[in-house]
Formats: sequence, structure tokens, C-alpha cells
Amino acid sequence: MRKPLVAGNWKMNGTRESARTLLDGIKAGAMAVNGADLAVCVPYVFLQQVQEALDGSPIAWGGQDLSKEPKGAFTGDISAAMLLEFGCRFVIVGHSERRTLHGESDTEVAEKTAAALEAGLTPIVCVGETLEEREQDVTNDVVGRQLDAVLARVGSAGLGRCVVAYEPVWAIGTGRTATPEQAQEVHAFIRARVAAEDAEVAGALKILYGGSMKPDNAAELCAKPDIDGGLIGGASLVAEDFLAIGRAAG
Ligand code: 3PY
Repeated sequence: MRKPLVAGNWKMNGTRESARTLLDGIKAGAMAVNGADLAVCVPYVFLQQVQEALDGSPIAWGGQDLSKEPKGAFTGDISAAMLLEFGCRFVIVGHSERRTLHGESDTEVAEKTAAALEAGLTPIVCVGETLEEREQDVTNDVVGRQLDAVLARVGSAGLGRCVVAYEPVWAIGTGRTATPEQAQEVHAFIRARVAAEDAEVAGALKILYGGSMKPDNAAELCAKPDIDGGLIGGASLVAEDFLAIGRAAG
């Protein structure tokens, strides 16, 4: 009932040439990915190229961040409307690299989620704890707080139009992956938290796992009942790996 989604997060990687090769590779293999939807979230400067390459294909695309403001004097920022103009369906919001390296607060993440929803984009809202927080046994407190901030701003109906990605910070770019059991535990917690507000929304909500998901661990992670696909970092830069994750997730 919840079709898995496998979304690539290219982060700040690629050239026009490498993006072309990667997109060609993904397009060539996308038809063999039957059980999952595919998307790529790319650096802004590649959006036109991505739109031209993927238009008419089954692969969706999106940005990796957006401004909470609709327009104006915000040097360096990109609005939801701009993303829409380039055909984006998705936008990542609150990735841990934005939260830690750019100091984005829970409130800001919630505002960005609202801006994306108001424009008709589907936000992929990232939540997750640091290693220190996991060791202090406050994972649920942290993830619950991050989720509650979004719920308070957009309500359960708004959250129902989002995708949530659980990305333990200690598993991002480190090669460490949460075990399927560790991930499932947090995914189930997220779903229960949303269910306390709205059971129907919780039942339909896609919750992706992110944090070093690769072809060799994707099937086991995605077999868990509350894991509905992945937000893929490094492995999304290699077409064959990205497609293999898509096949494993479905
Ligand atoms: C990772 O897997 O490294 C990610 O951060 C995906 O967003």
C-alpha cells in the first residue's frame, strides 16, 4: 500500500559531464525498477539539465533545500517557486548537514516545510539523532522534538503531504549503517508519534531510511515493516548502485 521511494541525494557533487552520464545510466535502468519510485535531489545548478534529461521519464527530481521566504533580498537562497519552475516534485528539508553546518533550527525546518507545501512541492523532511544523543539514549526525544516542530507548523494533514526521512547523523557519510532493527525501531516510533495525531496519515506516510544505504544492505532495511525506501547519499552517484537499491527496495 505504501509504494517505496528511493531518492538520491547528490549533495554537492558532480559536473555537467558526470551528471549527464549518471542521468543516462539511471534512465537506462529505471524501467527494471518496478516496485519503487525513483527520484534524484540535485544541486540547483543542475536542475535545468536534470529537467531536460528526465522529463517524460518515470524518475522525479528535486532540490536539496529551499528558502522559507517566497522572494526578496535573500542572497544565495532559492524559493519554492523557483524549484517548481524547473519541474521539481521534491525538496529535501532539514538534512542534518543543513542543521549542523548551517545552523538550521527545528523552527526553520518547519517553516521551510510549510513553504514547500504551500507551493505544492513534496518536502522530504529529515530527522535524526547524533551519535552522542544515541549514546545518551535520547534518540526518541530528539526525533520526536524534530517531528513535533513540523507537526505544530503544518499539522497532520500537512505532514501527510510530506515524506519523512530518518537519518541517524552517525550513519551519514561514515559508512556506518543503522542495523535494520535499530532503524525499524525509530521508524516505528515516528509512525506511532504521527498516529497519535492522525492514524490515517500515519498509515500512509512514507518514512525513508537514510545513512549509508547501499545495494548490499537495502533489501534487509527495506524489508522492515516501517521502512518505505531510502534517501541515498554516496550510492546515488553511481547509476548501477542507485538502481540496485531501487530494485531491492521494491
Ligand atoms: C547519506 O546517506 O549519507 C545521506 O546523508 C543521505 O541523505
